[in-house]
Amino acid sequence: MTEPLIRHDWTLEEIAEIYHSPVLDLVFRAASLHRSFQDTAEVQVCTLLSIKTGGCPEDCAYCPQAARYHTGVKAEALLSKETVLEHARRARDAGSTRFCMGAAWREVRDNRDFDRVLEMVREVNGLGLEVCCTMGMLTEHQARRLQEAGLHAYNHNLDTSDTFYGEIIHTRTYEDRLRTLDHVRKAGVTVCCGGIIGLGESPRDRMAMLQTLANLSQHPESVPVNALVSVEGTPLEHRPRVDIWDMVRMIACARILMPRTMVRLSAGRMDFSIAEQALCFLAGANSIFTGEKLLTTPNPGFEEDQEMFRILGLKPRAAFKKEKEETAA
Ligand code: SAM
Ligand code: DTB
Ligand code: SF4
Repeated sequence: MTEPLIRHDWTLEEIAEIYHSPVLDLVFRAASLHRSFQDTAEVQVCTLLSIKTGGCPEDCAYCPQAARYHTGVKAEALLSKETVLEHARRARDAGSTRFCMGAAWREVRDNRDFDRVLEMVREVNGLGLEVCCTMGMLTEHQARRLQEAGLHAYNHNLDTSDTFYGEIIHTRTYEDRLRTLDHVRKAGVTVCCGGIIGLGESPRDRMAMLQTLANLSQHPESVPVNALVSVEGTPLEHRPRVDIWDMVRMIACARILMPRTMVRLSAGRMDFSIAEQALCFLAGANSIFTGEKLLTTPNPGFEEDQEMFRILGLKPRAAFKKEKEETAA
């Protein structure tokens, strides 16, 4: 009997065998699966907007928005609905099909700010964009309210393995993270969950994170793979730049373990050339964030990315597109 391609019972040993295989074999395997399940000519273009910047009470060691580090990011109040809509329209007109709003909160609270976010979600959804939010922990009730307002996805990253997590974040637990993901899933909102490489974790930690994601009862619809953007003033300011081959291995592994998922080449693109990014697309990445800023750090702008798409012959992917049923590679 042939092995099913969509599995939820990956062992760490199986993942290690994939992760450590010769890189060209690894990329070939990932690219073949990518071709079976996805349209490889297409890459989804997404835009991020920080709707509530800085002043966060959490202590995530990588994050420029944690109030306790001196990073030069100023704490700001929640943006107005009009400002957010203006950004969303601009993103849509520049070819983005997904709009992700980030808030530097530990958790969502049932207050007027949340009511305003619900209105933003309703209106951005009305523009025909896939709306995503990333605002920290959520209750199931809050996830339902977001779903009713038209939220398509909620981003909540595991960031790293459960064992390494405690080295990076002390103000909440891995279980807290998993609980929020469960609330999102139960409310019928799609799950966007991934991690960061370059925090000082071992390859084993990377594999363990992918194992946790792939062995969830349903694979996340979206898995962002971020390369650490080391920001001055954070405890990780001196971490060395992420090696492209680590990024390629991580993306290829994610693609092999979760063939139907959108794998997003997320933070860190400023350090990767077009040729390096092309390797990531070949390894199975099929989405990027575009626009001059991610949330608070620099990112290639629309025009630069348009030029990359022209050079590589890529097309932007439409909103709400379903993945292909598996076809012969
Ligand atoms: N506060 C919310 C939370 O933590 O879930 C939402 C915003 S938070 C900035 C979203 C994600 O951005 C984090 O989980 C982390 O994976 C990523 N991130 C934050 N700072 C980063 C950095 N310097 N480099 C790479 N990724 C980063
Ligand atoms: C994700 O995994 N990466 C994006 C999005 N989800 C919210 C955020 C990256 C943030 C990078 C640091 C910054 O710009 O503040
Ligand atoms: Fe706060 Fe999110 Fe940054 Fe952690 S990653 S400090 S929770 S904004």
